[in-house]
Amino acid sequence: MKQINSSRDLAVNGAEPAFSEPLHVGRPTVGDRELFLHYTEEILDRQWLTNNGPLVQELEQRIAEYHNVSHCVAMCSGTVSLEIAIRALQLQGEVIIPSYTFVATAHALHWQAIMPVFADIDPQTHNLDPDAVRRMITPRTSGIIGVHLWGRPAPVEALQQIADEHNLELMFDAAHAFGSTHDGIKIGNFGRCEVLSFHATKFFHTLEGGAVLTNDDELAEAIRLMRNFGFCGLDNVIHPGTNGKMNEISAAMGLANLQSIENVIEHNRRVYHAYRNALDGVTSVRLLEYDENEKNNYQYIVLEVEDDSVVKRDEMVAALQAENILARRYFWPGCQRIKPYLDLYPDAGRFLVNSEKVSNRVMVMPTGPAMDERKVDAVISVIRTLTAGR
Ligand code: T4K
Repeated sequence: MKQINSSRDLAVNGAEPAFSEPLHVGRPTVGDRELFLHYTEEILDRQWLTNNGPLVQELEQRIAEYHNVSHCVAMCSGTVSLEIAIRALQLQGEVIIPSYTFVATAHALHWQAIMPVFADIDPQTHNLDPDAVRRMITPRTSGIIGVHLWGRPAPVEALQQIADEHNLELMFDAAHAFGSTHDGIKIGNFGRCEVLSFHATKFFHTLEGGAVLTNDDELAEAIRLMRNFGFCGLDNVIHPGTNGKMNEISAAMGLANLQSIENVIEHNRRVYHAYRNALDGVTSVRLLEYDENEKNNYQYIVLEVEDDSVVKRDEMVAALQAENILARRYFWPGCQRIKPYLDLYPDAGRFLVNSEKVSNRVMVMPTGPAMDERKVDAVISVIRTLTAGR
């Protein structure tokens, strides 16, 4: 780690980068490695590799307990979990979602010939703006998918009220929100169901994976059927379905990660506070804050580069990357500006003013096991130097 004192020390000017090894946004955490290897030996000895194996069942039970929810149905990815939940809720026609989200939220609908209709976000929270949702309702609307972006809950009560008034289904993409609470209630307990992602880049992961959480017994049953081709017993297919199953090695990784989850969250919290402290007095960027009265996983450190900053967002990301600080422009340019949605809604930007502004400002910073207070200070000193020298 190099001391950065002036802009002449920065790699953009031809010097050595500040960090010899890259700092990533999504560096995976491996919880209890011994436990993972132990489970792996067990799996190989048992010769039961997938199809609702014992470790998948144990993981489902433990994740359901962790979220105080009746059912957790584990799957092979968050995206497939979204697709199956959408199908189980019989969504059709149009479904309202934010455009400021990872593209999987939109694709899970489009893949099933349902039109994702984009509603604008609140620029402070980055979550759906309920008034904007109301404006996008048409006779073809069948549901709303709220996204708990960055793990911070969407306005669940306001969205539920809109859904009730218009007889719409409500579900949540909770890919970022493992373990988060709203008013002390764990994610998983809002809407008809909520979908988690356990991708390797998430602070809790199963290599690849995801799950649907719900308190609705019938819905859980339908989702379980659809996850396994609609099989009910050996030769009895009673429903159309797909292959959404989680395998045993993924479940082993999940169980090993659950073992140390509180330590991981505590580490993330320390890194978040280190960023917050280091940014004291820095006016060119704004840190998106977590509500400390709730449970958070602190997985994403989200900065917004202010419009009046002398160094603009893209320039700042490029300069940081040259220092081996691999900050990312999540979720740029927003779903409305990528195919196929760009062709479907060429004018969507006019209605998505806040989404466009936010996606042009956000820069997500490195977190995860490789980060510590010293590195955070060094990262922010690069931002200070960049902006002070201009
Ligand atoms: N809904 C939302 C709101 C989501 O954010 C996501 C997924 C989903 C739904 C769908 O869930 P899944 O079907 O994915 O379970 C990542 C992930 O692929 C994706 O899961 C995630 N959201 C999205 C926000 O981020 P990228 O494009 O950032 O991945 P990549 O390969 O650029 O990796 C990010 C950083 O992590 C890099 O600096 C490299 C590092 N990395 C990555 C991997 C995979 C490692 O160091 N080791 C690794 O094994 O998409």
